[in-house]
Amino acid sequence: MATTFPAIPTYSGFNAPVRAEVDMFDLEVTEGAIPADLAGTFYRCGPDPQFPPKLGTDIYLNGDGVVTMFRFADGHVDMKSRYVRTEKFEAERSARRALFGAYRNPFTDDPSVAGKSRGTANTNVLWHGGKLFALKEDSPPVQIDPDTLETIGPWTFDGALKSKTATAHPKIDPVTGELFFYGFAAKGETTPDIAFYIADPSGKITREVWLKAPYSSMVHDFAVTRDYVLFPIIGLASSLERLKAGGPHYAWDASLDFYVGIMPRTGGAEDVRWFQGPSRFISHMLNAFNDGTMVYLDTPLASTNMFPFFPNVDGTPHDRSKAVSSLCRLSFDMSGSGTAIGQETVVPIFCEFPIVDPRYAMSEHRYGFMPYVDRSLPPPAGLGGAVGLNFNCLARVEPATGAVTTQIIGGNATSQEPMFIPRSRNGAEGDGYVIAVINRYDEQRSDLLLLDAQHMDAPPVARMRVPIRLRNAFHGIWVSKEDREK
Ligand code: V55
Ligand code: FE
Repeated sequence: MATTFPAIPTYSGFNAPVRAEVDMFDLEVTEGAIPADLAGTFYRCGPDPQFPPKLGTDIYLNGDGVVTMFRFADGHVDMKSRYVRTEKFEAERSARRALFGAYRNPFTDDPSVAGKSRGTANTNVLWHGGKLFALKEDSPPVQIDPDTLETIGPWTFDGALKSKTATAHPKIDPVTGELFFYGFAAKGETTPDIAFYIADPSGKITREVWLKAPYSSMVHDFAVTRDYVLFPIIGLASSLERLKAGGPHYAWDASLDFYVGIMPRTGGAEDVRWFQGPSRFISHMLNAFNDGTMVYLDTPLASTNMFPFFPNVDGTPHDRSKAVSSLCRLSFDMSGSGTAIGQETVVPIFCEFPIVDPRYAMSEHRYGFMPYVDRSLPPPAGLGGAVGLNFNCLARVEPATGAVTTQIIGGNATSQEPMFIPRSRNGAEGDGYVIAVINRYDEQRSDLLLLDAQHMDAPPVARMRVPIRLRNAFHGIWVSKEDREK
């Protein structure tokens, strides 16, 4: 059987599979200069299918994970990328074809891979306890060598991870160095069970709490404050019957309420309070914090599903005109017994993939950094980013004032998720750089863009030429030279 990808948007144009592992020494700098004292590595992770989909079609979220690293030292940057050698990757490489079927649907797999991990390690990267991991929310982390990117293997915290899954959006407490994470569908696909964990700075699990969500759905991200942990439940619901019938894992059910479960950090399942309101869509959180018993969550929020590749459960078509987010502040009062969710728009821009200066995570932040879509600018003529959005701007925003400082990407180009790089360990909040991979559609290649986070509207500090196309990835991290040596 020939290896040919179907001619559908998931595998076409800028999103055509690249299927390469690259070593590139000393990227060309085409604008500005790389600061001589910038020392560390920007890791990112995204899907790039090794083989055409078994069922003839699939969604972008199911490609095999590739980790890319950009290592900065002495005013230069080197690039390296490697596939994560998951069980799925290895089995399919031996067979020279896809053996695993649809996204999170084990009922569509070849019988020869029954019982093997379906994890693709394609969503995010984590540095904790002196180890690097590639993450996918349906399986345990996969450990990677931080210099060679070779796969070491699945990591279950020395066997202490009882959940079958672990989120791709763990949080590190900048004060204690602890890792906060959870698994959803923790007892198996479509189960409503969530397992919450804290690991100490060495990576040893010190706390485990099992809770049940009001219904089984995609719990893609969560939030932590100095005193509380927040689990958002949105109407992207899963169904075992649908899976068995070979259908999609998730479908959007607008009749399901939006819930946020809030648990004291030191609490147990019996302490979770479920706040509740009408249907809302949130995916990636900017940050959360609490002022006494008032809890605040800043997040892009839309009134309906923003993932067009998951159908509406009632059969109606996806409505792109309503799937528009803005940065909102949700509030929760833990003092009484109320369960209402407060909602206020703080920065009215069509944003997603927000990031906070990691030194201010879990406390009140002044800034957020994020890509957004300015619909008054001509839309770039390429395929949208990882979730179909054409991010033609990168911004620093201030939720307290609504202030927005923008870098317009310009030309026929869009930005992927940015990352914040602190200038130093002790600098002020937001003092540092914003780094992002840029999709250049006309040239079918990428740039690496380095901006001054305090002057987002200024010409770039440095623009580095990536002579190949870097497919849309999801998330990344910055690991400074100091972090490595800790
Ligand atoms: C997302 C990405 C995923 C996934 C579920 O950004 C949600 C959303 C790359 O994989 O499996
Ligand atoms: Fe994500």
